[in-house]
Amino acid sequence: MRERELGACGKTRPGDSGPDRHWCMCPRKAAGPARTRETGLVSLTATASLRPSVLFPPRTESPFVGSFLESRVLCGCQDSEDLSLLLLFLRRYGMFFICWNEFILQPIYNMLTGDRKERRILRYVLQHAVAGDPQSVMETIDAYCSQKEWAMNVGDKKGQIVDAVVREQQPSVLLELGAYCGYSAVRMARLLPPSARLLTIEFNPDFAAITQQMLDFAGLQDRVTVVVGASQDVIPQLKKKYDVDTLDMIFLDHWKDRYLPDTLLLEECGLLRKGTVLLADNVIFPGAPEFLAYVRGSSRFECTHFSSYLEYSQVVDGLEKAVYMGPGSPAQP
Ligand code: 2F6
Repeated sequence: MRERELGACGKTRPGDSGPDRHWCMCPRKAAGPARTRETGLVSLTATASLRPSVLFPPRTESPFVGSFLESRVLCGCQDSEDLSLLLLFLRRYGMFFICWNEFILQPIYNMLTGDRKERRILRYVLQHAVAGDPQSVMETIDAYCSQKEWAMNVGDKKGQIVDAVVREQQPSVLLELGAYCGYSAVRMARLLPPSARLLTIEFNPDFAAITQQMLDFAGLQDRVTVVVGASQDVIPQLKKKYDVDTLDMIFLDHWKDRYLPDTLLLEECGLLRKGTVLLADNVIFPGAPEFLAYVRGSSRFECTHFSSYLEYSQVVDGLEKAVYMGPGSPAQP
């Protein structure tokens, strides 16, 4: 039997009429109000504390786009139409931008330094940031990743939106799915009171070790627990092994195709309460279409979209805030 039929926590969801419930439900309902939410930048329940500059980030040139264009100009390709086409290409085809960095630049750096990018980021922080100063750690990671090597940290533009949501919610128990190098863990943990807890789950043991060192360096180790493992294995253990009752906020930043199953798993395991805030990164790029359609189509969630740009780039991306309204409101058939 499939995991979702049984329920990993041994429970069934209210209003659940079968394992593929969300497949038949979402497209119809998502076609309604969800569209306006997606196009409108922050509609309905946008946080008052978010400044317009955060919501409408200025279109500054990324160094990567800049250097690409520069090389074209040096080649004698100065036609402005040509340049705007190139810019359009780089914005639209974000995958090209990522692939260029991941498959061309980074392997070259890896060979030259005998190390991986994530270790280079940590080393740069240890050498250039101020110990015990989370702001300095974040700025140093941002400087490295905007000037030297692109990396999938949430970045400063989307990071300011994350800050606003954390400040608004003031969570006592916060869960992060996908720590990577610890950038967002540092970012969120710095805003928590010492009594609050951040649990961050990272699949890759090397990245988990880097995250731990990043948190130690920032002086935030007492507020954060780094758990190595797969989300679907750790989530069912949160109550008993990690002494969690319910979660106040969840930051989803791991594998995009896990956003929806893990949201359902969190609900099954009784980890969501009325008002729990899910904040999902990268819902536009690389994109989490099934998750978006589901939460926007479900009356158990109240959604707000925050449009922004992919970290250190001009590629459009966004965060989705989905507030859990409780199990009393079953999704539309
Ligand atoms: N769980 C299944 C993947 C991850 C992940 C990036 C946590 C987690 N699964 C992806 N970091 N961690």
